[in-house]
Amino acid sequence: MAFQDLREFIAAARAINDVKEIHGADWDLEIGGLVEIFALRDNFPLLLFDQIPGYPASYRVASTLMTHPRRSALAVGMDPGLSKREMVWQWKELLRKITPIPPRMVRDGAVLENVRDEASLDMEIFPSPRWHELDGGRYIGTACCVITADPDDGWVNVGIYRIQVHDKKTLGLHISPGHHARIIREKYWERGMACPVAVTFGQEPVLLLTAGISVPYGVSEYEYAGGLRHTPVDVVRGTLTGLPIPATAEIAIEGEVPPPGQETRVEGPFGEWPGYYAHGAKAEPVICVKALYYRSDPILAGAPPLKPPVLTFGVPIGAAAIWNYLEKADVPDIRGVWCFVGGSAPGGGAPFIVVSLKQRYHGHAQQAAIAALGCRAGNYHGRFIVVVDEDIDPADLGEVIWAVSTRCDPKSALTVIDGCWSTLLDPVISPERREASDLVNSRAILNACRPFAWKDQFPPVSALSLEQRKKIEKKWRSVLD
Ligand SMILES: Cc1cc2nc3c(=O)[nH]c(=O)nc-3n(C[C@H](O)[C@H](O)[C@H](O)COP(=O)(O)O)c2cc1C
Ligand SMILES: [Mn+2]
Repeated sequence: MAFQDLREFIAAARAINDVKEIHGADWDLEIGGLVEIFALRDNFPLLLFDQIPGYPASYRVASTLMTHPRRSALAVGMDPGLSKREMVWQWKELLRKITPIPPRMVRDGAVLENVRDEASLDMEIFPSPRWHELDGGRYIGTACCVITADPDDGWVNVGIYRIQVHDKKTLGLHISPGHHARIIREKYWERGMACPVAVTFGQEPVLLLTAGISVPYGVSEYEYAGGLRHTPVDVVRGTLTGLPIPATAEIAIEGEVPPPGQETRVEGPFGEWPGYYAHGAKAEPVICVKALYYRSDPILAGAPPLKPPVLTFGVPIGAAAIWNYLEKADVPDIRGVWCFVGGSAPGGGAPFIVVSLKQRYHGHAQQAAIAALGCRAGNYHGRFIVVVDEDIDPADLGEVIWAVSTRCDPKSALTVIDGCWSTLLDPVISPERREASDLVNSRAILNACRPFAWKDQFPPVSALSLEQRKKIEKKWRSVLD
């Protein structure tokens, strides 16, 4: 089932008629614009851009890789016919049952087909897009894997952090506070050293997924990816850094991130997942590239954050992590969890969470909300959490709005909690608070369940019952089909 590289994944998508090749789109806003237009359609395919003006034919860009639920299902061997709610349930089970498998070191790999040393390398040979109109530059790294190792114990971290092309040998690297590679690089800097780094820009999809989801500090995403794939990720050892690099990556670099006292460059602005440019442009650390490796006819993978409701991985994997945590916190009878804005990846920010449950006791709904807000996946960059009864599909916005509009009275249904974990990406942090690094916001719990104390006297729903629907569908098949 596991794909060996990005090409095998694209071939599998092609086999189900799920790839669209587009020739002639420009790197400057045309590729990004087309990606955004397609991603808002119902049934959009994987987009493979070729013949990009100014670049060698077959230097390609692939995007919307897993942005449709059908293709994130393909990546991990899930049934693509499942409902969105069922997919989140499956993700919950997948994440809960992972048995990590360490990567396998191999001597050679396709990524080494073309090797350029420091004297000959050039990061501008690839058609890196300028994705959104107000972006401050070209981003080669949006679906990239940034590989670093802890200097204390050698533990290897793989994370997705955006990467801008500054010039032929210099890249900009933006890592949010708390993310693992940021902690690791600071350990090198504290010792007066530059942080060794390897990055891939196009790799087998499960590794990308794992790099984007929050795996505990000290656990390697390589091992998680191996567990999800049921087979190890093959890696080659980087000759300069000693870091493990996916052997079948499309493009990879080795380099180092010098301490900010030595070098920074203005990075951004970049259109981010909340749908804004809240973070602006700032001086950020850089990667000084020392070696470049790439396959012949390389495919640059791109996953630009797009204004919601687009989800990078098709379904909110963050919702699956929240569901797992609710179970750990002993909140019974959860029937579904969904995130409407963000929530792509656990820990990546989830400003609108919906939990569906079967109410068993007084305060059950409130317990679920508080617990969901307590875990990392439900806490970082949050805003609203809505709890609904079991008959409401949390992934169906119309159903959720109906429940909110009819089952609760705002005064008693709303609880506000202050002083919670927000970020520079949060558009409602005022300029003054941003300046002062006062990055907290509040959370609203909205209990949209039928009032527990008299739920059995709550007026019955007037919609067609399941039994009646079945009867009518059977009798009137000829009219309905
Ligand atoms: C497509 C995509 C792009 C991302 N871009 C960034 C980014 O630019 N900076 C960042 O700090 N996190 C970014 N993230 C979130 C991190 O990759 C994610 O939180 C991951 O868990 C971090 O790994 P870590 O816990 O090992 O640091 C992105 C996630 C995805 C899915
Ligand atoms: Mn990590």
